[in-house]
Amino acid sequence: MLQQTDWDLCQTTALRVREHIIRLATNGGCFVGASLSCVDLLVYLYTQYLNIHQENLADPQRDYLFLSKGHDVPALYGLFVELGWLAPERLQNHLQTNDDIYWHPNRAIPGVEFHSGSLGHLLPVAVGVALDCKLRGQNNRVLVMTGDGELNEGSNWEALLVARAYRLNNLTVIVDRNRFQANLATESLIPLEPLAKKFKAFGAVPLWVDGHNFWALDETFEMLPLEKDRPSIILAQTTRGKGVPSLENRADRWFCNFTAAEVEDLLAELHGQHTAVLTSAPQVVR
Ligand SMILES: Cc1ncc(C[n+]2csc(CCOP(=O)(O)OP(=O)(O)O)c2C)c(N)n1
Repeated sequence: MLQQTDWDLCQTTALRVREHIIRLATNGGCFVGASLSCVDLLVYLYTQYLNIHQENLADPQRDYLFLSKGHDVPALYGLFVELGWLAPERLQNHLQTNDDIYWHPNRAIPGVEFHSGSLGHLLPVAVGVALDCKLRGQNNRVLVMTGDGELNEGSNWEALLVARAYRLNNLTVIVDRNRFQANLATESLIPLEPLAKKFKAFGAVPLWVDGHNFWALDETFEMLPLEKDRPSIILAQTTRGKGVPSLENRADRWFCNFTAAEVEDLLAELHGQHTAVLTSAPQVVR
């Protein structure tokens, strides 16, 4: 059960991860809006829930978390820095040719479970890993985080059919339901609702949670698996750009390449000092 000291740790870690994301969004930029939306989920999972530590990364019986929405890697690498898994100076190598720190996860970085970036691939991978764990009689947990727009990929739904057929109750899918995909509102492109019903129809057990509330996340994840013999789906209600009001719920601030002055301004806004004034043109990426 989450204690106040755990909540404090989550809160300070999340703030620092958000700082890393904003700092990475210059000199070529990164997927800022999307990364900010899943910070609290990742921080809670890695600091409070998952049995994944630097010391047990080679142990097949540890837990697994597959980041299928690979463009959120600034959040993952920022968190790895805070966990002490990645040297902070390596973030300065972002997009340089001398390192593997890049727009998408690379398994060369300890802690990254699998390469991602091409959407719709890591739920199928996670299903395979969860099946393998089950066949070996292991009790570890396999989690995968997808975007909501990413659910347009049919591979996710095929994988769910397999997960149900093999009764993979050790598998949990977390959907970062920030209601945007790239530079559009998700429901305006290919509507997903009623999303929970769709997951139910595929034999999985969905549950909605506030993806920014550590208390609610703890209550929810402690309930897993939600049902015997079925995969669990955590539908995390999140906010694109969370933590920086001038970036929140902005379709056009998904991928950002800020000037150095804007970065400083946004960091001040993150700390509640004022509202940043953004002069760089919004980036529209399809
Ligand atoms: C197979 C594939 N098709 C298209 C893309 C381009 N792409 C990258 S992210 C993205 C939108 C993803 O939306 P969502 O899953 O909702 O994530 P978020 O809005 O949080 O960024 C798209 C279309 C891709 N990376 N892979």
